[in-house]
Amino acid sequence: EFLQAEVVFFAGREPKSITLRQILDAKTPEQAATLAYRELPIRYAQRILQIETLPGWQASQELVEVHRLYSENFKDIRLVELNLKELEPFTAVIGTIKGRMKEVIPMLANAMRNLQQTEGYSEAAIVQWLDAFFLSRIGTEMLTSQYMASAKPDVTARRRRVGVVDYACDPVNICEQAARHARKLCKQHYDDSADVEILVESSIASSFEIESRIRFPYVPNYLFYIMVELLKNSARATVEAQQESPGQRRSIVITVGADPSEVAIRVLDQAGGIPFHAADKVWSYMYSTASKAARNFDEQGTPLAGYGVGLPLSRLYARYLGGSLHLQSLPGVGTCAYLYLKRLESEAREELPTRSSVSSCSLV
Ligand code: W6P
Repeated sequence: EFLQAEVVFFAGREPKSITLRQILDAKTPEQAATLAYRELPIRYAQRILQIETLPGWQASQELVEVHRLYSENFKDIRLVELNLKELEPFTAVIGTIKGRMKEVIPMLANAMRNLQQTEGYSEAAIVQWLDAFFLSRIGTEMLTSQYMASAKPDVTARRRRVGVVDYACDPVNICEQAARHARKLCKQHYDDSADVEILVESSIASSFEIESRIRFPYVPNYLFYIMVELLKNSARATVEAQQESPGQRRSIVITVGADPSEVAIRVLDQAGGIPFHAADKVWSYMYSTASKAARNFDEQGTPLAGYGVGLPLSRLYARYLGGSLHLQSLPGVGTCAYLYLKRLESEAREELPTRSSVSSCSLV
């Protein structure tokens, strides 16, 4: 069929990894549309074929549905004419696509949990498959969001914003907001006695900081999401440790550091560390340490307790623009999370799924 041939053709092309500088430079609707029109068909086509690499995918209702949604996206973007003088039809298509993609992440995480049980796929292969899929999903979401922001500028938005990017993002401020949010979630989930102290400190006195605050171009939503996710885990473990040994102070300490090329954030807790046997499960989409009934969902749809998709997704947000996220556990003492982000927009380049992580993935 025509569509399948087009999909195979586009999937065979290389997506271009874009830098934060290019995202910031594509300010006009014409530039953002050109970027999205070039990249989206390639990326959607590769995801369609990525689903087809999974033996047994047609037996999964959710995989069939996600395959259908991506095929619709592909068809819509290929059928719309890119007329830079008349962008309404393009805007309508991007709007439709954005609406369609809302449920993709939970659908896929569920589908893969089921496939692991029925088809016996290995855990590592599933993590690799979902990491590749979701990394691409973050990139296409960035492209569509930036286009919408340029086509329909939000008059109320602050001037330092270009779409979802804030070119003077203040990481210390975001950490403080995330800390307040995490404490609120913690009190809601347990009760008022579950009070965790979260301190935020930073190295702003360095000589190369012209202003008194660290600022860098970044997507504040990503940073907030990552920080809330890390803090939810640290806070939960801290509350449980405090219940076991009342009277002992176990503050969570966030430290923000920066040099001209990187921003680094450390989240230190004193909750006893991650047991060795659970170390890999932290990054798995398959596990939740809490029972289903005990999971309490916050507004972002992520459970306070249990791992679910929050931590692996946080690591992808960090990696997406060239950063990283690592955890180190000191058994019996506590856990340190290290988040590194690129500070220069020319170095903050999209990480895209590699072909080997998608196609040669032996699943069993
Ligand atoms: C813990 C378990 C965990 C997971 C992720 C981040 C921090 C922490 N702390 O005890």
